[in-house]
Amino acid sequence: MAEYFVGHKEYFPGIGKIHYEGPTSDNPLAFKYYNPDRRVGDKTMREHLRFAVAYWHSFGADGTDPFGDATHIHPWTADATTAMEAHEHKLDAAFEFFTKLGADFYCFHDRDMAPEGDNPGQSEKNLVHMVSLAKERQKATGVRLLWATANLFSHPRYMNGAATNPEFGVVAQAAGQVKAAIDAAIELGGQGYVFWGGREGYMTLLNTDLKREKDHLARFLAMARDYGRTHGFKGVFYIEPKPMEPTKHQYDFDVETVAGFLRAYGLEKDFRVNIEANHAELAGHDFQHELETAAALGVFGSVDANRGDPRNGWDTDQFPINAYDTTLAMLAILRAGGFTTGGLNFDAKIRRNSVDPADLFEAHIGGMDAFAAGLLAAQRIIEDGKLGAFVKQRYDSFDRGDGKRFEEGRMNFEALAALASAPGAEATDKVGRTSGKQERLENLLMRYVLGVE
Ligand code: XLS
Ligand code: CA
Ligand code: CA
Repeated sequence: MAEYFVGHKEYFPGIGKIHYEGPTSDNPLAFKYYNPDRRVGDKTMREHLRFAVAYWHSFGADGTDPFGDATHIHPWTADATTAMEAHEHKLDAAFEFFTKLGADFYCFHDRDMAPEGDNPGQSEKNLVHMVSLAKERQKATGVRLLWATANLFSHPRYMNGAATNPEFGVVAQAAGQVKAAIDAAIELGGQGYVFWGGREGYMTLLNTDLKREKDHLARFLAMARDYGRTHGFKGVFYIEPKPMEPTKHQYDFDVETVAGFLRAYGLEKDFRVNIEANHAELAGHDFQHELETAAALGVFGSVDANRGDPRNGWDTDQFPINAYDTTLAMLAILRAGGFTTGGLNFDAKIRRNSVDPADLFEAHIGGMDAFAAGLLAAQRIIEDGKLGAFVKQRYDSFDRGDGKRFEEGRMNFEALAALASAPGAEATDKVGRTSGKQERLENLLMRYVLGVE
């Protein structure tokens, strides 16, 4: 991967290419576990993990919170005289960062990449210009686009929703933006296109026709899909579940809800889910639960890698560092067959008071190491086979005899009920008293995570 800043202004001076130095390294600007070319099973780490940097958090967000002004003073904004120039410089800073970090992918919203113009035509022109520059930089560096999306939640026109807005005029505005963003994804060879329905939900049912809004959402998604397919988009469309925030209730609540919605409207062939760890937590689920549910329902696609804070229930988008979580996530991902078009996108932001340029690097290094360590532990679990064998054995009564006939649908309900009192049936106070062995399995997991196995 070529370093981009050569021949351009350097926005992260003093920080060079990040290398793997191993677990004993004291260098905060080195990988301890992520060793891109190391083979793990049948692929290298970089092929398994497919890390992406989120353009919005890393190069757009400025530390503003509801209580205070910006704390992150971005040099790429400070040295520009127009909004377009600021976005051009931001692109240079971003590609410098991607290549120094060694991230193979990035993700963006239309409005991260280019500023909104005075009218839809101008906005689209701005985006087309920036996309042509991004294309050159992708070619020069080998960095690829994991997915693009449209920001249908920041502008005041979307305060009542985008595709689910009660005013048709807003739905049309949203379509204009999505069309241009799909065009951008096609132009940049994007492997995916994400719909996150930030304001596709409601604040109160008193003013909402829920059925009509869901129908509109499905209609909008089907039309966007058809547009993409007929214009050469070969990637995967993703829906990103989130239960709430900014709406009180978001229609794409969690993976199970999205899978049901896709089936109800016949969209399951083209759409999969982009699962965010922090959103799983807001929905009251473990990250692992959402990943395994997606795999079970055949909609697993991509991941927004971050973490929340279990004590405050906000979308804090912190960088992932919990090796237990990353181990269980990578186990679910490996069992689902690994990523194809998807990857691990760091939808995460450094804290308001993390104001050193190196903080952005250290945050990503930590997240990449956490997932690399999780990958290694998950591979140990799979290779050792104990956990898999335990689960298989737990269902062993369905692998033979009547259990097998039941599973294969070769038994009616009367026959099933009759087995309860058939000669040789276990006494009712004995049947079902097999230990689930949770504590033993948790102890085993600890050994894998700590690397003893
Ligand atoms: C916000 C979402 C958003 C999507 C992309 O909570 O995570 O950033 O990932 O629009
Ligand atoms: Ca996200
Ligand atoms: Ca989030």
